[in-house]
Amino acid sequence: MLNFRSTTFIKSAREKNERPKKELLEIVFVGRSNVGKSSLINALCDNKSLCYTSSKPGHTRLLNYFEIKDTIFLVDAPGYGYSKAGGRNDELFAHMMEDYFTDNKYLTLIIFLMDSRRKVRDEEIELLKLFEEENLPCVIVFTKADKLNQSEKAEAIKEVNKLTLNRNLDVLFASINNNKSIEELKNYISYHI
Ligand SMILES: Nc1nc2c(ncn2[C@@H]2O[C@H](COP(=O)(O)OP(=O)(O)OP(=O)(O)O)[C@@H](O)[C@H]2O)c(=O)[nH]1
Ligand SMILES: [Mg+2]
Repeated sequence: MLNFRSTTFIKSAREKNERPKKELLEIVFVGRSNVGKSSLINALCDNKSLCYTSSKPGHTRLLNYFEIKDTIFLVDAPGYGYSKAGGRNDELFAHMMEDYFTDNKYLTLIIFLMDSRRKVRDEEIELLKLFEEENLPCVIVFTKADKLNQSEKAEAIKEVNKLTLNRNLDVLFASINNNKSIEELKNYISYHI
């Protein structure tokens, strides 16, 4: 199992060329703004002050690199879709992510976070398509699972299967308020890198 507790913040970057110099592979956490990327990293690392979280969307604006000591980088990506009208921030995000996912030789696993209580957005469909085209390893994690009942979970899986017809992606549920789900995700990540 990866030693998530040894994680420290290394740096923020606007593009992957500004990544830390150390030759470690990386796992990225992607998803719409407010889906819970930063909170999930904190939960995995058992450190509430590692990533800044906020109930206001749009908090994370850069690629933030965290290092599991001498093992791998965890990358907290900015979320998309927080400016209601789309606009400049979404363009910036699209540009940043396109650069990030293109020819990234360090990228070993994408943790794609979705909030199943929200309608699937075009950006999410686009990203899943891109991952498929580029054959990038990806797992879907539904966040805030504490807010879902069993039938809502089943519905979420059905929806996501529609989106990923050509590719069977693994699907997990996680809640920062449920230790078991956090342990499961830690195990999953440890065995899939
Ligand atoms: N109930 C519940 N709330 C959660 C969970 N995870 C995150 N949240 C809440 O969701 C809000 C957004 O969390 P963040 O982790 O800041 O979201 P983010 O995806 O990093 O957002 P951006 O940085 O804006 O892209 C916060 O108010 C969190 O407390 C969860 O598992 N359950
Ligand atoms: Mg964030």
